[in-house]
Amino acid sequence: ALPQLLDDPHVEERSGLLNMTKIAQGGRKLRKNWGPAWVVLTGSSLVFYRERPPQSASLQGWARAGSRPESSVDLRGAALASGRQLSSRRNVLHIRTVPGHEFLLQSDEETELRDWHRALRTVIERLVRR
Ligand code: I3S
Repeated sequence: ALPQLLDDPHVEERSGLLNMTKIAQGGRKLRKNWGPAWVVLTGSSLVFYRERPPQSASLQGWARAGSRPESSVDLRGAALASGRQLSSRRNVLHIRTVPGHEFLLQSDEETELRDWHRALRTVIERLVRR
């Protein structure tokens, strides 16, 4: 259901609630605005929703009800790094996409962020080889 929901031919690799802020858009620096986001990693992109999907309802029903992604970025060629130097928060990841969109992902759970780091690295490396 999820690939259809995302209108994306790739499978969902991982999803979860993270704290997120954009820090640049098209190479232009933005003021931080941390907030929770439901983040979905597919085989080629990272998709941000304002809310997590309801666990009872079907995902397709949720999509029909008009829950659209707030934003999404193409991970092809993206750079992934620790965000340690960019935030006072702990467990921060920094992602920069080819068009110069940059954002930070953060979780209070160290293992959660480490798992996201690994999943993102796997997807980004796989895209390089395609
Ligand atoms: O990198 P910065 O500018 O120190 O980031 C902090 C600020 O964006 C701050 O907002 P204001 O400058 O509008 O008050 C945020 O509230 C902080 O969360 C930002 O720092 P952290 O270390 O949380 O990423």
